[in-house]
Amino acid sequence: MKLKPIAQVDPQIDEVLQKELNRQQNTLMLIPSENYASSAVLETQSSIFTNKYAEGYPGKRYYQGCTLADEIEEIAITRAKKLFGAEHANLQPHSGTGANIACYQALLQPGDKILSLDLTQGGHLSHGKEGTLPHTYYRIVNYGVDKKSGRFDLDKIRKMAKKERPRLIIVGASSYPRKIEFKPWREIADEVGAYLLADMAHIIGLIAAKVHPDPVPYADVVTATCQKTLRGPRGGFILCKKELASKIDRAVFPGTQGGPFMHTIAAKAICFKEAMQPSFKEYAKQIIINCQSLANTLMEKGFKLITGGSDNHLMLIDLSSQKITGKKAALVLEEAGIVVNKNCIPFDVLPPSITSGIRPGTPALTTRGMKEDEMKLIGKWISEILHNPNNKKMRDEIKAKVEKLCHSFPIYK
Ligand code: DSN
Repeated sequence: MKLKPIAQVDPQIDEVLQKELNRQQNTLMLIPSENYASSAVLETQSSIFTNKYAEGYPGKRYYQGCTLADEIEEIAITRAKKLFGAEHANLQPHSGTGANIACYQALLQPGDKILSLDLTQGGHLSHGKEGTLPHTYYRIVNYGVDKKSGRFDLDKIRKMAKKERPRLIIVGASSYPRKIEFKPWREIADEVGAYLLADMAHIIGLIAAKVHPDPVPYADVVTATCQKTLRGPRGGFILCKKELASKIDRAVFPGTQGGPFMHTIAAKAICFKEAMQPSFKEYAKQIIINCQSLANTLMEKGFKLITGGSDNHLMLIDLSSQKITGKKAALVLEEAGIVVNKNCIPFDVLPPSITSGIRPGTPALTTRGMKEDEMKLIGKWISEILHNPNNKKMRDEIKAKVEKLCHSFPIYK
């Protein structure tokens, strides 16, 4: 099959695509939810399956012409179950948020109570923030982290669960830098008769590589995304026990979605295969080593980290004692080619549009092949820029060094 170059068909779009490729190549991507998917994943996501409608599930489709779609989805399901040791996998959710909403649809009635982590203390919008669909249909109660340690206080969470009697407890975060052990969460859920949902979107790659505790034996449902530490295509998935399989499948389709993205499911199959390779385990280990190296460098340079460090792929830097907000920090770092996101810290006094923190992470830099030496260098640059936010000359000099470093670590060889 010969594809016409985009440059010939639509030069305007092609120009933006080329610029984005250059941006990704020439900047240091430290947003912990981003990564560089392999060329096989990219190619498959733009493949011929884009054209196919396949509402339903393998062997039970509503349209003709689905034999090969069935084959792809079955391969992907088999791989997901093997990779995570799960009894059932649904790979159709278009996103992590979609996966969570489908689980609510499967397990809850409107008005049921969800106990989840507060967004401003590390949770996620889809765990029931005001203005979202879950907040409209369910009663949301939030737990937080301990003010002093920045970590989950399980005794407090247990007490809260006993008082609130939620139907569903969500464990999982988008800015929690520490390991999570799932057994005590299962115990709390059992004590109050709640389902346990583990939202593993951020750390699923670490779980696949067995460098983080495994939620699959403990949670009723595990939701995740493929594009973060798992380094696959954009999209979500759900793992669950056999007993919940048909409820979950019906909640995804037709409960909350129409036709599956078969091109993305094919790419998910590829990323599961990639994650089974020994090299992926090495990669995941190095993500954590790099994160700790960057965290230590920044702490040596006087930065305060929530919880005092990191066990996973991200850290949360508390800028409240520095003379800079999260918003300004992210802006000046970007001017030097260092891309991070501003982030609320627990008990932040600034709004989410400003914040007192940033949330750097190492999955993407690790994919490029960077190691501890590069982390120390990048930590030094971050420190210099944040300690001198009005020094444009310094930023320009660091930007040139960033580009040189990026040149030595191409994103696609
Ligand atoms: N927006 C993602 C993140 O950056 O954590 C979560 O959906």
